[in-house]
Amino acid sequence: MKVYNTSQIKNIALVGGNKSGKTTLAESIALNAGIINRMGTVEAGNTLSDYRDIEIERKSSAVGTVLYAEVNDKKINVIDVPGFTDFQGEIVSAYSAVETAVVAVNAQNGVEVGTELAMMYAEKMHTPVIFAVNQLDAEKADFNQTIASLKENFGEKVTLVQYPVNAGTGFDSFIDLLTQKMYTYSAGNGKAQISDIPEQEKDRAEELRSQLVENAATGDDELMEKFFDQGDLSVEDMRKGLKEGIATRSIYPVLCIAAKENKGVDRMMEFVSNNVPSADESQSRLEYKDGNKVSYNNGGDFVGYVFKAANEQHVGEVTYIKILEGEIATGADIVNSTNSSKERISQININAGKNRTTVDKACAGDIISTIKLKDVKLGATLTAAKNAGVEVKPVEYPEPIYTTAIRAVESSEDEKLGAALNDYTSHDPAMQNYIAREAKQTIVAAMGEFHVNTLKWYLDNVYKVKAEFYSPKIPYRETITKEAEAMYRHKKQSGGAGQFGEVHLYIQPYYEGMPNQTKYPIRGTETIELQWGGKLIFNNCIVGGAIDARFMPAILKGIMEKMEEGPLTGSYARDIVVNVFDGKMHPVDSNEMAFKLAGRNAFKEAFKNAGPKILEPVYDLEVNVPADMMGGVMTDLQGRRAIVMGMDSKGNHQVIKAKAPLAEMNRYSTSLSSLTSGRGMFSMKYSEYQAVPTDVQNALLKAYEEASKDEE
Ligand SMILES: Nc1nc2c(ncn2[C@@H]2O[C@H](COP(=O)(O)OP(=O)(O)OP(=O)(O)O)[C@@H](O)[C@H]2O)c(=O)[nH]1
Ligand SMILES: [Mg+2]
Repeated sequence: MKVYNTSQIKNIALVGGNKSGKTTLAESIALNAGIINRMGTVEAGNTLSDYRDIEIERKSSAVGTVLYAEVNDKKINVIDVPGFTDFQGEIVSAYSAVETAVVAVNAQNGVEVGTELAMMYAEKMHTPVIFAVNQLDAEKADFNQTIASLKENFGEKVTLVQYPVNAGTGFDSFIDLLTQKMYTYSAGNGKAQISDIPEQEKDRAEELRSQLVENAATGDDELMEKFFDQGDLSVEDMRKGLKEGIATRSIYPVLCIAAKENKGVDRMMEFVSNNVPSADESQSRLEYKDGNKVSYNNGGDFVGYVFKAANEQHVGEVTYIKILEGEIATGADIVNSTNSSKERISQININAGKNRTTVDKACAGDIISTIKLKDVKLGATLTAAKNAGVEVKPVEYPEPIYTTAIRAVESSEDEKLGAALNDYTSHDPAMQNYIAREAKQTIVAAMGEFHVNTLKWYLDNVYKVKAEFYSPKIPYRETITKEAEAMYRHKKQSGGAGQFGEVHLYIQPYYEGMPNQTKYPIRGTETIELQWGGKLIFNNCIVGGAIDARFMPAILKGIMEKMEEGPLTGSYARDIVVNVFDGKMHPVDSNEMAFKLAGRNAFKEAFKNAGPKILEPVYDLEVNVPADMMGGVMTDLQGRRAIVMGMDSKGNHQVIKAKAPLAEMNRYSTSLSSLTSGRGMFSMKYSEYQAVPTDVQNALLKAYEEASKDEE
């Protein structure tokens, strides 16, 4: 393959609703570009992108796949992204490597959850958008309805560049408003017959063309002036405005395709090659940590960003790189700026799904892959020695919304499972695994049940380790709501040396900025930032030597033991001020052990009288549902003790903002999906700890009592 320079390289991601036809579209792109000579199908499991066993088994994409096509002397890199919402991390990964999103929309369904997700991330990551309305050949295809739903959701930026003449069974033609021609496809060969717009379409074409002209003019003051002057734009100006409008996200052009029948795809790729920005023409989505912009300048020293890493069957670790600066040539010695290790590029590959071709050199803006790097992870920045230390700012991946605990079925395989989880999650930026210290559980945090099932499939089939999933423990906390005093005398006189220690203390609920108590004079303060969140303030208020200063650390130690295993349910306690104001010593029998026990028990006693409360983690929730499905979703949220904070309408969807306790959110993604037939989506983020309601507290106390009994 020839070496393409930066301005000849365009990068697109195929995104959009689940099963809208992205993989099929990638297949027809590859066919038209001569990369394959027969189109595979998702059903037969022989497509270029869905080549992994799990994708063949499920007939659906699970991982982003990189392909390319050479069109009009340009190289167009394509990433086929899975549409299922659980894989939304793949959208982010793809958008960090491409300049344009081609959002496939199923003409039978209009806007779907996957369409919205693709658009949401496009907005977040400033990614230009082209809509490809697909499946126009399907019996139930409804182009007008689809455009109406696109406009309702994404506004007047939605701009027709084409419209079908005969959508539905038998679809073969559309009018292109830019070229002012009709494109007609005969079955199979993917090539259009181009003819003049027929008489009966002229009025509609003219009306839609003037909308296109107007939208093309809006992004550019000079064009706008011309448009006001003349009421029209030349074809050249229109192209210029359109190109600018795409790059600045002020126009979302709509194209027409039937990917499965390879209709419209050649024209779509021609449109892409002419009108989407190359990396150096685009507002960069990536930034360096030092605030410098990525230049995509081919002249400088090499910098590359690892947007994807995969462990491929029969190949091993494959590293996918977007070139940000300079060129890279085979044999280059480079530095992994993220961990300072040295690496060598032994091979530069261009991917067409699992098929690879090697090239000697690649330029800024291009997407390549390589193998056999020693220690390079997803998100790493690779550089020429001169640029060592330059690092790309981390890309923000979605917060996991589904957690589960996991363990090996055979405990002898614990270590193997740990290694498998570390390896798997290092390739999947939207999945994390960690050990929840207090619950002593290994936790997998992911985007949903399907996502976790994918992990399970890999554990069974690739890593060959049997694992089971179970409920994660909720990290409750304990605190107090009012002040209380208590004393405890620890006295023991059995046999030899006795033990004696007496502690009086006064405890208060702690809050940020609270004034010191004035009941007892404070002679010393220790502020402890608790590892599990919150604070313990320990005040020494002893006067007249009632307790020797040397016993104070032992008293604190005793209190900390109870802070670590709260008096109510054994959960961590937080946000308490303890004032030790009196006590007694014995000239012979007092020692540290005695004061530790006295401190601990006095604290426990005071805690029980201080209006103790169990706290639970509460999350900020954002649920996005079709307006007509609000009722069921709201009822369900109420059942989960959620408090609705606000509602917004967005197109024909409603966005509910709420606060909900984590304890009630187990498997929420699954419920929401069934309540909305897969059309709802949500995100959640830790917000704060809040006291549980009385009935929940009572149930937790009872459960703890029973569990403790079992242990006795
Ligand atoms: N009638 C018709 N069916 C299509 C067209 N494109 C795709 N399909 C069918 O739609 C189904 C889904 O196609 P895929 O290409 O797997 O869709 P996808 O968007 O990649 O799906 P995910 O990766 O699971 O999100 C398959 O059964 C395809 O045969 C089309 O243009 N017309
Ligand atoms: Mg797919």
